[in-house]
Amino acid sequence: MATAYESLNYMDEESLFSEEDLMIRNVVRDFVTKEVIPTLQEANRKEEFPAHLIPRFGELGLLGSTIQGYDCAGISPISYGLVMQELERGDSGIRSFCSVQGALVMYPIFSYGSEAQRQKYLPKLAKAQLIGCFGLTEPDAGSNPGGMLTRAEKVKGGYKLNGNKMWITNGCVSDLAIVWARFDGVVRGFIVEKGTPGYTTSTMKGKFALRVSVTSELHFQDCIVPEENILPNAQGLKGPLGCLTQARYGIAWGVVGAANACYHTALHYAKDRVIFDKKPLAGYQLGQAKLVKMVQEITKGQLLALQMGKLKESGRLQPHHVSLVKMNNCRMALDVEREARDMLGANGTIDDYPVIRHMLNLETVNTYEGTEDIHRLVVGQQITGIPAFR
Ligand code: TGC
Ligand code: FAD
Repeated sequence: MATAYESLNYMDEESLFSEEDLMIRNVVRDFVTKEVIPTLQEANRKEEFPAHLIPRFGELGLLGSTIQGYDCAGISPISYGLVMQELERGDSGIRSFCSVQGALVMYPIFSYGSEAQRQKYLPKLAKAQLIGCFGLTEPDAGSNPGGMLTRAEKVKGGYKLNGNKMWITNGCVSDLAIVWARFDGVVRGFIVEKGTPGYTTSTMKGKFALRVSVTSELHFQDCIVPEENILPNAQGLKGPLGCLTQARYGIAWGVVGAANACYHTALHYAKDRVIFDKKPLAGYQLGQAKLVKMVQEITKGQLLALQMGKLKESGRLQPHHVSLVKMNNCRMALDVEREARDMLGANGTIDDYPVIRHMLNLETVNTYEGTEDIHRLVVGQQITGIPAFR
């Protein structure tokens, strides 16, 4: 029974969370068990986002939930991490929806926007009355967003955008896009509303991973964005990269939830599945070794995420810390999920069990928000002082 789910608590990690953290986590855990998980098999088969959940994200305060004011929940970074973990226990695409809206759309409006922009957009984004997306990646600029070709030029009353963005989560279903473009050689952010002349979107189909998440291209052809829609306080690449740090923080927590879901499935499967007419898989040394490795790695990932949360709460978190945990925890989750898939044998290849879906999702999660290589290079630069990107 899905309601019997309990996350791994091998080192009594739960004693390190506050009562409020656990209360918030339990509300989201219940939501994911009762309302999210039952929709996923069909949504994944159809390559569709379960749109009926969107108003529930707003009602439960899951969007932009660490922001204070503007009808946002104002929860702590550690509570937020646990929320991401529960959502990703359901599916990485569900966590993606909420983390894009919060970290990549609401965060830049909150941090770089004018007060008028905050008042106009944040309360509606928090309640899911508006959906947003984040356009940074381009066909020829993924890991190197500084190579973007999208341009803005000044025209009477605003800015004219030309260019294309690719691989954009929620692009086609969004009411507004945060779009990054070069203006006078400097990267700037623009709020582009759906329906603006010259702005079109197209859906990208055929993904074998993150199938419940909508992925799109954004096209700008002489698209005029009004003067009041430029983000006044973001100048340079550090604007979008600052948003990525927020989103990577959520991912580094979230993937622990996906790994937990796979461990949980593998443990129960191994206890039931009798091998060679003798005893359950869990009674063989090889079976136990695989389960123990999962416990070992998930526990380390959980503790790393928690320490990252503590650094954030005390204002000491740096982007290179987040890179280390995003890189470690995505790799950990991918390895755990592949091992779990193996333990389920043929059943590990069908969607009656969540494992193959999580495993394929993690291929994407390990790539987006900075590939594993990029995070390795960020940490490499931090410890040596020598950038090796170019
Ligand atoms: P570099 O010269 O290192 O930095 C330029 C300026 O930015 C500052 N900075 C950061 N600031 C905040 N947070 C960070 N993480 C930062 N990283 C760098 C830096 O201090 C500098 O500031 P200043 O004041 O000196 O101007 O820039 P670079 O061009 O060498 O690039 C560095 C690199 C490769 C690490 C960066 O480009 C990078 O992170 N690339 C990966 C791109 C990426 O992650 N894209 C993600 C797109 S969004 C997405 O995938 C959403 S998935 C959504 C979902 O969940 O569905
Ligand atoms: P590339 O940059 O072409 O990388 C290809 C390979 O080269 C990788 O193995 C990489 O690690 C390696 N590599 C790159 N640079 C170096 C280097 N310097 N040294 C050594 N190796 C290197 N983007 C957005 O802006 N908004 C979104 O909402 C969004 N959502 C996404 C949703 C999905 C489902 C996916 C798959 C992607 C999404 N992305 C989004 C894009 C994502 O961030 C990029 O795909 C990612 O940053 C990698 O870029 P790339 O695909 O162009 O790969």
